[in-house]
Amino acid sequence: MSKRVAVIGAGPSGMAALRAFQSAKEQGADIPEVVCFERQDDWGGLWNYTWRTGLDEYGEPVHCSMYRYLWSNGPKECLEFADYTFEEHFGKPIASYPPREVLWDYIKGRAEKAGVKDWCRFRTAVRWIDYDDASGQFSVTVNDLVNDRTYTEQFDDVICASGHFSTPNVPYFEGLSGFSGRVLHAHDFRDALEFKGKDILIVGRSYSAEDIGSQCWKYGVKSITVTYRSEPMHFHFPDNWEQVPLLQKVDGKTCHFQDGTSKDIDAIILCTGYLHHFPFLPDDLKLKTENRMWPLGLYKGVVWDENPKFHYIGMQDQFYTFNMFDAQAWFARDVIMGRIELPSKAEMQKDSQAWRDREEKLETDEDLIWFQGDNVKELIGLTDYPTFDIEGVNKTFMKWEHHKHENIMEFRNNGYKSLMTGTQAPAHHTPWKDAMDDSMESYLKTDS
Ligand code: FAD
Ligand code: NA7
Repeated sequence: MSKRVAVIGAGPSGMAALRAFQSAKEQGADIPEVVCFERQDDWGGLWNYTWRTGLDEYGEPVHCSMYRYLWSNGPKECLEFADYTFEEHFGKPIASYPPREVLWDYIKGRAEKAGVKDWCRFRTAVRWIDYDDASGQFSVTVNDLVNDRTYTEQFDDVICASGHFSTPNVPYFEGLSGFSGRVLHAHDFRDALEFKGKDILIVGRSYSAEDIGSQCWKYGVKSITVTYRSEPMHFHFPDNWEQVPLLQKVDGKTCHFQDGTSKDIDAIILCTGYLHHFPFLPDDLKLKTENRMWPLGLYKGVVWDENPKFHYIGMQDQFYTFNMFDAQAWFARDVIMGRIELPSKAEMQKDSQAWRDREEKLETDEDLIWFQGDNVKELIGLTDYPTFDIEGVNKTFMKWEHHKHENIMEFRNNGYKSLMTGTQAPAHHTPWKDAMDDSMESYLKTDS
């Protein structure tokens, strides 16, 4: 096939796209030439940890929002690839909430087995993309960071897999500029030990707030105060953890809240989410959305309906992750390879609007999970991605939710059954709160 496809980003979503094309090739298909541009020095996206914050050694924004001691915040059984199981990768069953390094190793394992690394141009940042109606091609302009060389190449299709948990959303609160302690966004949080013995304030009530607070608790923070905009988190937190209505103003080190209370604080961590940020895209290709389950403009959650040669992977808010990116990647691949015929733009938009209408009626996390599961199921039904028990994954998510509500500091001690192999995960050798070493070597040890 003489087509050329550009993939932007070699995180889990971009790697899913590479594997999708390689799996078609493995089965004898004539596939397009695929070129993946990745700004970092290796693949894995957010899972490729760096100690750096701010700008990197080339002056590029640091992509990483992960931190030391990060363990999976959901069961690995819910994100397992259908074509490459944890057991295949590690050669034995492992516990259900692996630390970052273990999951990074797993993602890399499948891509290395597929032999697609030479499709990637690392340390290459995508700077701009233009579509030319006359030629039906995209001009993709990139910067080779190592040699500081800018060049442009032509592509027939583009898959944007650049992630959306990297550019921080940073609100301002009165008096913040005069705060006497450290203020940082979750994106720049790296090590909970920095806050040992301190009184911290966390702004936000979602995953980052919950997990960064938990990390700080585990590594010896003095107290955690969470200030929320909409409602508190509904977990039973330890005694040194309180939740208060929204921060109103800061005066020196004293933080004043909406309910009239105040507290002296050493550090403020803004867990206020991220922006979908695509500085390399013109308006007519750019997805503009907040973090939600069904952004509009994407047919089946993937195809840019204004220009169906442009695709997005992984742009939704996420319960499902790696296997959802696979489902999306297989779908994009089949559209690009002409195996799936798209309906008219009006029909694509109608389909998308129906998903949005359903999304707007969802109330609980459980509703959101079943909704996302249905999208994954539909995509898998349209491609040759190995089918798996989506209902079983949804039910595992339900158990996860239940375990979190039972005890937020102990939910990671639970184990679940793989929906791919049927194997029950063993208990980890050390309870999460006592396991201070997050290295892969320590996690995979069979004896404590
Ligand atoms: P990313 O992982 O963000 O990868 C995008 C890639 O695109 C990056 O490598 C980046 O360098 C590259 N890129 C961006 N712009 C350019 C450009 N202009 N040019 C070239 N390359 C570019 N998910 C889970 O399943 N379990 C978890 O426990 C979990 N924990 C998380 C914890 C944190 C703190 C965060 C922020 C997210 C977490 N996630 C978790 C969700 C996470 O979004 C997914 O697991 C996954 O990393 C998303 O993959 P992605 O490829 O879409 O995006
Ligand atoms: P999320 O899940 O997008 O949540 C963002 C949070 O930030 C959410 O609780 C918001 O409050 C809160 N927020 C946003 N703006 C404000 C302002 N101005 N004031 C107060 N609070 C605000 O982002 P996360 O970083 O938690 O999670 C992202 C990913 O990282 C996730 O997939 C995990 O796997 C890890 P609201 O709830 O709307 O009241």
